[in-house]
Amino acid sequence: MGLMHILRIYLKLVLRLKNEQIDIIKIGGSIITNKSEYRTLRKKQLLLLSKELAKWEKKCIIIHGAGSFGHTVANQYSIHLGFSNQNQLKGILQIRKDMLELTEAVTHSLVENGVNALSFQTSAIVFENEGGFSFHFNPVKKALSLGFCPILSGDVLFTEAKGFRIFSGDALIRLLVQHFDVGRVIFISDVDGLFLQDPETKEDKLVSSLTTNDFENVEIGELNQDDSKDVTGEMRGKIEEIKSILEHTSEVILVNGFHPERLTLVREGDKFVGTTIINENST
Ligand code: IP8
Repeated sequence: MGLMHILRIYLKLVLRLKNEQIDIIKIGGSIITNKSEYRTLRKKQLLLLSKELAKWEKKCIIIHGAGSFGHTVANQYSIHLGFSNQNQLKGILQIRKDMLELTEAVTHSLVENGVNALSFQTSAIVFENEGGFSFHFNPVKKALSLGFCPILSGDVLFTEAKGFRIFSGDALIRLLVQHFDVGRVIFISDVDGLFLQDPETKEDKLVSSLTTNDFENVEIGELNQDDSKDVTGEMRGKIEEIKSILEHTSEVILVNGFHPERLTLVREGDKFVGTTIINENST
């Protein structure tokens, strides 16, 4: 067998493996909910996104943010600080009820538009031990292989040390990329992408593409105007999460969900307004 032939077989194999990689799509809470009004769904935005996601050809897992269905009550009861009093249980019950409602709205909208969306409750399959996480992703993996599109979200997670904590959708993605073969992680939020300060003009500019190396070294100019209502610090926290996600994926994409047509361009592999961070070390 000639060298060229072996090379061709190898390339085919790599391509096949690449094709089997899944996408993880995070729909930010800022897109599908009005973050400043408790339990307010942005129905129209959810519908537009569902129509886009129905055309997604690659297998994917969709993670939705909590927005005003999770963060408002989490703040009120200081759920992110862990267990301190029995009254917090009321808060957790309320968050569960509200998040079930949001997950149902997301799943229903996707199903109505033709996605085989099937929801899983994060805190039922992930637990935080003293030394890390224990989890049971087999049901999600099986569902994915059968043709379902698993839907998960951030959640109130039970933990060994503090009783409970808020586990963001981004933290969940960080865990998922270590246990699924993920090609791209796409963050759909209410900002255009990553803004960096131009050293000359001192103005923040949208960066359309950068490598993980650039990403490690840049000074973050501006990502989001207001993340004060978000107990997981949606945008500020995201930078650290993205760095760690990129250790296991080839690309992270940031795109504004208020422009669903940009998502079409992402899906079709065309140039879009947004940011792509490429892992130059991935094959
Ligand atoms: O919106 C937070 O998830 P995120 C989850 O992805 C809760 O940060 C329940 C507040």
